[in-house]
Amino acid sequence: MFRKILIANRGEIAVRIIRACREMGIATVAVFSEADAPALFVSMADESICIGGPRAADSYLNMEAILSAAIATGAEAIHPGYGLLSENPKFVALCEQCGIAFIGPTSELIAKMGDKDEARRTMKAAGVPVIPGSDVIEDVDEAERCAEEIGFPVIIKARAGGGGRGIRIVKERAEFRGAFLAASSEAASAFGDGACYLEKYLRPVKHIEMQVLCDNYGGVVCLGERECSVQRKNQKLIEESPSPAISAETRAAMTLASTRAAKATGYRGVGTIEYLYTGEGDFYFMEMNTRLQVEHPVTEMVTGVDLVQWQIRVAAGVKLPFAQEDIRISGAAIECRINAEDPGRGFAPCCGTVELLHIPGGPWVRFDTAIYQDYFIPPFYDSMIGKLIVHAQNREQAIRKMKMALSELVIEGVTHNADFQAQLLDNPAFVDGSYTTGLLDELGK
Ligand code: MV4
Repeated sequence: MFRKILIANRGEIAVRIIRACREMGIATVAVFSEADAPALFVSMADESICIGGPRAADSYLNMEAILSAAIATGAEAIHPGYGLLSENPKFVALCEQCGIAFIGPTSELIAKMGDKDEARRTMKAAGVPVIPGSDVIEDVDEAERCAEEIGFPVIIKARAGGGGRGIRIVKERAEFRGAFLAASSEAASAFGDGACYLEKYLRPVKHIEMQVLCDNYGGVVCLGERECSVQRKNQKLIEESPSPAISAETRAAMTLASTRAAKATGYRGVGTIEYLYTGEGDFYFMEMNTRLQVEHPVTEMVTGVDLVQWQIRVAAGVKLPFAQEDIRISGAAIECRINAEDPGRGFAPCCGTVELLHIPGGPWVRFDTAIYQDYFIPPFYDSMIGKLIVHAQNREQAIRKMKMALSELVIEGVTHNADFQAQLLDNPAFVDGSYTTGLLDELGK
């Protein structure tokens, strides 16, 4: 087992990883930017090294500085958290070259799933349902013919895109050529790769993702699904497990498909397979995320599995001591992301000082955060300041518990979205589980 791990991230996920390491008796190294000197994760780590200026590009994305810190402190492994370098194959390769374990999949796997066209083809070969569409098409005339065959509306996706970047929806043929050429050139400038493919545009859809955990010996377990359809501009707001919309049969089919996907890719570590769900048991592969997700606590609450600790154990070569038949999804969990933003001003990000903080508690109420009383929330990073997660026997009680916890949360001095979240929980489409990814659009938010 590793003796010392460097956390190449910041904020709440750095705190989360440090806690997991502490429980395992593993020493921790935090790397931080000048703006994060006062941050909680810096004081919680056993050692900490300032690696650069406030901008992520000068610090948290500075691969050489991070690896130098790992070498200088004798860290045997690096945990990337999510975002930042967590799905950067070059960084993983650099770790491997320096003899430092990367807590995650291999650089080949990350690259393979990062190529959305190759990911689609891999899943199709593994028998996972994929959205009707095409492989990469370079020629606009051929693309137009293919779009006709698929049938409008179609969606154009960049091979190197993902998470909402590099996509264009085309409702009718007249718009297609311009949209295809624009999508290709945008992808070329944004990702250095202009290759695009087409899919039938499915609507309305739910975003349902399956959590998998795999060891180095072929062990694969699926830890259930998370419904993440409440999103604003491709940023998730509320996540829950189990999904209120799928039957036990559909859950079994998605579990089988996800297990097949993990085995077909030779996956290692934690991974999330994202699906679009169109109802009546129909689900289609969308993307595979090769990192720990922001919303992982939802799965931890319904399965009792500590995903961060198992990431570390698997990276250290431990064999999973449990199999699929040992996994039980019990009760219901909901996560509300708490963002320093103003719903009354177009969700504009707000920084500021936490003048008064009261964190809700009680049975099965969890608040993953890195803020503390008198902390100044810097303007340089993501606006998420915490995740409120609850667990209860069933969904109705989980909704009630979440509303109680949201009303108990106090963060004075910083404008945040807790009240907006409580309103969403009261929305009839959320309450009856019929909500889709269009919910916020329908609310004009
Ligand atoms: C789609 C789709 C409908 N049909 N693909 C958005 C981000 C990226 N993950 C892909 N996305 C979508 N792809 C087809 N063929 C609808 C979306 C989509 C979406 C998907 C999941 C969660 C939120 C979303 C918000 C808008 C669009």
